[in-house]
Amino acid sequence: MKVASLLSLASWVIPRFKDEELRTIQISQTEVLDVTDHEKLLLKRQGVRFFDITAFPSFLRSKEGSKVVNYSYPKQLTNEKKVSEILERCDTKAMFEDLALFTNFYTRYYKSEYGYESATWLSNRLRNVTKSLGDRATQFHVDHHDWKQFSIIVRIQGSETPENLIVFGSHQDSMNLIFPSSLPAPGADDNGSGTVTNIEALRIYTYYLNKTQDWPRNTIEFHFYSAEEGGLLGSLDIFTHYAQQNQTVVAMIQQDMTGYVEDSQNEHLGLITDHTSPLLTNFLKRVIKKYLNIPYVETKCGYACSDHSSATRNGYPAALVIESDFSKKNKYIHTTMDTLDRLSFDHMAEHVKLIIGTIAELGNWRFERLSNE
Ligand SMILES: *[C@@H]1O[C@H](CO)[C@@H](O)[C@H](O)[C@H]1NC(C)=O
Ligand SMILES: *[C@@H]1O[C@H](CO)[C@@H](O)[C@H](O)[C@H]1NC(C)=O
Ligand SMILES: *[C@@H]1O[C@H](CO)[C@@H](O)[C@H](O)[C@H]1NC(C)=O
Ligand SMILES: *[C@@H]1O[C@H](CO)[C@@H](O)[C@H](O)[C@H]1NC(C)=O
Ligand SMILES: CC(=O)N[C@H]1CO[C@H](CO)[C@@H](O)[C@@H]1O
Ligand SMILES: [Zn+2]
Repeated sequence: MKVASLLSLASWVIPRFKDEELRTIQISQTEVLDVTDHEKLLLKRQGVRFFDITAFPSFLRSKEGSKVVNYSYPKQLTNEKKVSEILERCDTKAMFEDLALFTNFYTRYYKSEYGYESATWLSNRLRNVTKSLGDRATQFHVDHHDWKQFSIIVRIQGSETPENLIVFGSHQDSMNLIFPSSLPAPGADDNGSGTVTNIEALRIYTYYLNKTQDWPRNTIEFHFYSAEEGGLLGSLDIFTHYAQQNQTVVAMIQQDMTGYVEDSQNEHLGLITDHTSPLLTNFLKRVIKKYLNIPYVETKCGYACSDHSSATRNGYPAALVIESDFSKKNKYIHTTMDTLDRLSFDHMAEHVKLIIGTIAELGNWRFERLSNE
């Protein structure tokens, strides 16, 4: 089997030491492996995606995860006015500046000191962005036990049904897969672009809220996960905790790689159809058709491919829209060449429209839980 032979190669290159700490990773709905950190890296270089479930031994008893709960989403989209009012402020220059600062960190590898510094910068940036909302926007740091880079949650509390959480996620870390601890990883597209897309959506939504005081009935959260590259560690911590606390996540939408366009004659978004919620994904199709200037193609990215998987793993409906068909995505990710000049900020602005369209349609939506069909 492919993974097994990769692993025997790994232990041939760097043998396991006695007493070396092993991590438990899950690479499919049925397969769990115990590997060293070096083997983890080797699998990642080969494109194997996984959850690192070392901190969650209970996952071993239910490898498939919880069954995803379904909710109804709007069939008719009716908020054009609101969407265009919010989007008026969308500014590709602001996104460029944010990304220039964010990719300035040598790396955002979650185990490095730089990864902590980049999280601190991001936290300050988010405080500035939401300042005009005062304490109607709250920020939480989620400290993870095993590594320094914290995750960040920004919450805008719903006015009527605050228990319903609509989550927009992205991961803040980056990683150079050759030597993560020593080589630079600007991580502009992977996945700085997703972070900056969420910052910009939050910035213009804040402006709108401050101006209109049109508070959503449901709670809106923006999440900036640490340690995605380590096996979805940050998001897994957060969603597993949410599930333990019986929190209700009615929709989770992940932004991850939003800025690369291979062929400008055929610009499109990639709507991920595997390991995502079909109902939420169908709703996003309607949002794209109504509010965006480019079409989508349906595409797949495999098991545990980004942080939305941590939501689905815990029974929450989640979706992922990436920059393009999965086969046409940025070839420079995980290298020193994942840089700003290779990205399109107009393309990122299309992702911002997706977020704002979703907020406008779901912010005041009365969610109904659907029973088993
Ligand atoms: C936040 O705002 C303060 C005051 O305007 C500014 O000095 C600081 O550089 C800003 N920080 C970030 C990270 O945007
Ligand atoms: C927020 O709204 C208040 C009152 O309308 C206004 O004075 C203030 O400038 C706004 N703040 C920002 C940052 O837009
Ligand atoms: C969550 O719900 C379960 C089942 O209803 C209950 O046993 C548990 O105590 C709840 N946990 C919290 C933190 O409210
Ligand atoms: C939610 O819907 C999907 C298909 O749309 C279905 O496979 C799944 O069983 C439903 N989940 C529940 C909890 O009913
Ligand atoms: C969906 C996607 O391509 N996301 C990228 C962001 O980070 C993950 C973690 O390494 C990459 O695997 C993905 O390629
Ligand atoms: Zn990556």
